[in-house]
Amino acid sequence: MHFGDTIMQWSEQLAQFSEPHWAEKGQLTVTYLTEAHIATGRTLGALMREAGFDEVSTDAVGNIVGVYHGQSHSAPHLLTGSHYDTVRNGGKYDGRLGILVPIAAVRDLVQRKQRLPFGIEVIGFAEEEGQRYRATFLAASALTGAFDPAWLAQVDSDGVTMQQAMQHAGLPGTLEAIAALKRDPTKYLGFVEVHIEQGPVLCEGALPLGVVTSINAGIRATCKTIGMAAHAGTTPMLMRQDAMLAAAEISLMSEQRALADADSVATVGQFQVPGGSINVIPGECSFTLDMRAPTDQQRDALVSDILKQAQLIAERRQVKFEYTEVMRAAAAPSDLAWQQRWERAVAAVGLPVFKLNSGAGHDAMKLHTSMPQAMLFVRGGNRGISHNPLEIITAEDAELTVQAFIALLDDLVARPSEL
Ligand code: HGY
Ligand code: MN
Ligand code: MN
Repeated sequence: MHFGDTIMQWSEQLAQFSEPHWAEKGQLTVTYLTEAHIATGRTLGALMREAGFDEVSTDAVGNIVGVYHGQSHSAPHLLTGSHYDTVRNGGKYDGRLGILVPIAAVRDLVQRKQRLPFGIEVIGFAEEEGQRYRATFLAASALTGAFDPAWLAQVDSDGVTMQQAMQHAGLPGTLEAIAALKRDPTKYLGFVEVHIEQGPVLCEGALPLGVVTSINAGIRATCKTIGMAAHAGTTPMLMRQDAMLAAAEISLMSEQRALADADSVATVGQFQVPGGSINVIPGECSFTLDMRAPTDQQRDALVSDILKQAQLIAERRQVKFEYTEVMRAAAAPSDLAWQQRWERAVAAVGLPVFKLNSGAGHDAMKLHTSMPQAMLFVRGGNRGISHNPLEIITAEDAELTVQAFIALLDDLVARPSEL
């Protein structure tokens, strides 16, 4: 089980880097272009070099790019990879597993001195979680030509712009350099991504692997309610414009609205009363909304209903409600041919073929806009919990995952007419 142990050991190696405030609590937080992020990227590059990639580089947005050429340098590439940034106090496998698995597969090809009729291009995407900046999927967006120029001017909680963060990390930080990262889809067979499921389905089904049929659509927004700060002791309950209670009612309403659909979700992940005091009625409250559904239509109906209800709540409470959309991702159905390649690969390693959709967003939904894509999910332990330090996989499942990735490569080689 040398692949599995290697993946677990490499995961630990990457997890040694965390931002100081979190590291001192034994927690893993690696957000875009912090020192811990830069160290993680460097380590990924070193793993690629040690594995025997022909070319390893860091691109203009901080992606770590490894290329293992095919029998001819002009052969098309199979693009694969995932992200190496994390959420705050996140898990060790979200994203990273999808970079390490193809690295292990390429190392196996190198050791067997095997060249394929196509190249393998592995990307460690530098930013997918949208933590330090609101520019979610910025790294994959650079590859599809969807990098928003306005993102460079975004500031983090310390007032550092993304461009300053890029230049501090030794990146050019220019739109020209970023625009040059756009991939020509005609030079690629497609994009495949391996990722932990981040949910309970495979764990409860006692299934090590699952083939993704579609990635759910999502919209994220930052919200603010603006009422009137006032004295907590002298202001009668019926004369208040309490921004926090309005935000709380909107939050609970969004939960109820999502529950009305069997498979929609709505989450308030951040909620704060800036400059609040124990004896002051909150004059302002800022919070976030993350709303998702299996189709764009269902997502849009969810968002539209929540916004309508939020306005009514705000009016009744004589509070202003502000809403700024910060991320919109369309549902990304898997390309059938690539989905079937994953199905054959899972069967080739002797496992039942199980298909499921992805409630989580992934880099693949960005690459979806420029080339065919499909994903393979890996079972998570602890009922698949993720975005939580309890996120866990087993070496046995990691072994099966690398074997399935290699089986996918073999499947491609066995069907030259499809290349
Ligand atoms: O939020 C997500 O779906 C992903 O983990 N970034
Ligand atoms: Mn994540
Ligand atoms: Mn992820």
